[in-house]
Amino acid sequence: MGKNQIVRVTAREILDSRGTPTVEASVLLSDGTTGIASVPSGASTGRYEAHELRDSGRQRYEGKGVLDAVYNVNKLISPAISGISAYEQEEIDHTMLVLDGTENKSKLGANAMLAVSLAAARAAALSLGQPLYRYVGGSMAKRMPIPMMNILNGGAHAANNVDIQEFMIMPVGAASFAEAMRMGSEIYKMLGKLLRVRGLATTVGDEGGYAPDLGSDEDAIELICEAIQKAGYDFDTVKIALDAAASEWRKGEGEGYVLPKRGKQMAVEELLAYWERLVHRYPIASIEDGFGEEDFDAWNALTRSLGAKIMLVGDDLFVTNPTRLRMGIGCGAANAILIKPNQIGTLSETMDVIRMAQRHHYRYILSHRSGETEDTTIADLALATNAGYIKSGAPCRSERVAKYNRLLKLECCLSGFSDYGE
Ligand code: 2PG
Ligand code: MG
Repeated sequence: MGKNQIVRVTAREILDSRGTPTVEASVLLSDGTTGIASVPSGASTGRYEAHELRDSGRQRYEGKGVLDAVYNVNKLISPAISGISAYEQEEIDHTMLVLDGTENKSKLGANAMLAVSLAAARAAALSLGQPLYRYVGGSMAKRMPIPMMNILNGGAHAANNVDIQEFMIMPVGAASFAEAMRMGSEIYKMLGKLLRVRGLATTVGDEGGYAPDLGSDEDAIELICEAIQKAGYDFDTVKIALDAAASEWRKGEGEGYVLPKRGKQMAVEELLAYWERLVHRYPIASIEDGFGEEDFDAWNALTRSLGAKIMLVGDDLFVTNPTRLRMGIGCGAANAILIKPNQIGTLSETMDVIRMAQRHHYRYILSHRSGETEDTTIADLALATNAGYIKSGAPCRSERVAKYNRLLKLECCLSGFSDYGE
């Protein structure tokens, strides 16, 4: 047996940041190296995401256990990929795809497949003594991403009255990733002070951002603008990004949108005018999922109106899926794509969709999920693909900060100020 062949794969059930089970896998190679990876889980999931396998028939964990997925790794995937070289990522992923044989990975589970796919890449990198970003991206991987930090949470990620899911800050004018993180942390803390002074809640939502009840969603933007300025920054240096997650708002074909928390109805034209007004009034540089995953016409109108000015990011719209991205490219929907490896289920397919985005001049953002683990793979992938952007929640809560801390370390390594440690 060659040095780099897969000997076996094992998986186990662990907990994510919401206390919900998820899958962790270990890939053992013939040289004794073990690569380990775990997968995240969304709350506002897109309809076209690959299937996350859960033990719905069982009582434990309210039917959210992942013992079936773990079984699939140990009993089905492990024998199928044993003997393949860990350096043959496409062969590993392709073998799992064939073994699964379904359109949306519902037999093995995308959670089972992604844990193995990423653990195999980690094992390969480790056995070569390379950091993961270098193994995936080669020597041209060197662009530090701009962090998109979600400092105020709403929608499905918080029990407050705010309908927009995420209010992020982007320190676009920072001279380095470390400076961007410092700005983000200072602004986050200033926002906390402003909320306290007003007697508003400073408890946090699923992604570490504050989650107060507010008079309106626009109040959240006003507060963040104030926090940016009071922290000593201007709007050329720090921009705002929103994730509406509007697929959660859509009522049905042709019926427009209903904002679930405030119960407000909005026709497509009204919602378009709302986004235009916000972009006109505030330093907004990016809007994600401003319309729902089925609404390609509305997306096209939004892109024609604002696409030259800001990023319009498809998350539920594209679900990291080349077929969905192709549809968007074909009809002029959005100009950027959110990249979440667990929406598609293998590393190879994730890289395919990134290459498609590059070819068509769509920007791409590596992203966490609202249910996370301490796994930092997306940080390495952001650097590996020179993505330019990463979204990993607030500069608060370890499962969020783990990705940012990984990039802080990689920035030091890239600039020669520290040695690579793992
Ligand atoms: C999103 C994500 C991550 P979730 O909508 O972009 O912020 O949320 O993981 O709940 O889909
Ligand atoms: Mg989103």
